[in-house]
Amino acid sequence: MKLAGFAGALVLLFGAAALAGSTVGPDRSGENRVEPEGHAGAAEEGGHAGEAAPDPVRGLAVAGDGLKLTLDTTELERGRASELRFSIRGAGGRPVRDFEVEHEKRMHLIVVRRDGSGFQHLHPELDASGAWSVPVTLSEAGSYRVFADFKHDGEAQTLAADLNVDGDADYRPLPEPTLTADTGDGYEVRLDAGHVSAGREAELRFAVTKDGEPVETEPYLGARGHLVALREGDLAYLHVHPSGDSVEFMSEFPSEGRYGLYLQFKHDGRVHTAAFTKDVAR
Ligand SMILES: [Cu+2]
Repeated sequence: MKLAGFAGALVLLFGAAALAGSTVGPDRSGENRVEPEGHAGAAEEGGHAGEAAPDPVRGLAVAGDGLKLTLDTTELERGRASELRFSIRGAGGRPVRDFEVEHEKRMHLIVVRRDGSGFQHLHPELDASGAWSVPVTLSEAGSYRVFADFKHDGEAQTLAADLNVDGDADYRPLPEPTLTADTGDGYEVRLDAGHVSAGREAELRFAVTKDGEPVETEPYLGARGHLVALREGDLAYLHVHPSGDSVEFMSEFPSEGRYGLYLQFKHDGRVHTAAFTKDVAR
């Protein structure tokens, strides 16, 4: 049987992706990487030593290419089950309604606190007026980033906005890199990536086990696994998908630095999330 390892190549789509809603605490680490694909609005900085121009970094801007992410409210109450509502507005401020399906969904919403904790991947519903909504509960105070990952007019985009939860925030640095991470619900995931350099394609392979036995992940949103990478410092967003029918990803990190990696896979009908920390060299 195959491990759920994803080896491979992640293509980062900064915006496309698909994980589905699980929440990860700040307690995992691992290492690995992802690569961005997508475009987004902000330039990356930092040097990457690659030869070819790296894919643009996504998720740093609230607007781009004539579209803007508008949150109905920029503050939620800590620990309270809430409805997060937002829209993607285009010309004249009109809500966009024609989104294309990517990884089985028209909208992938990633919510994560600024320190990389509390990762959630949600799939909002679109109403006739062009308003998206999804239930969400944020258990910790602090500043969160909300990434709307979608495809419109044939172009994948990731727009992001800030969302605040009032209260004393206990921000923590990303955990030190480790090779294995726990999903918190019985699975252990091992990351095999080796040395990863900025601007160069890297192969990230994940192997999932449960009680010491290899687990073959199930198709989830059209793939064996989904990976989101967020750069420490600015949460530049990379969404990566496996190459083929595996849990291997090819990805290219835009710059040196530390990244939080969030791997999501499906097994026994449920979605599980493992978080890693990966250092990318110059
Ligand atoms: Cu999704």
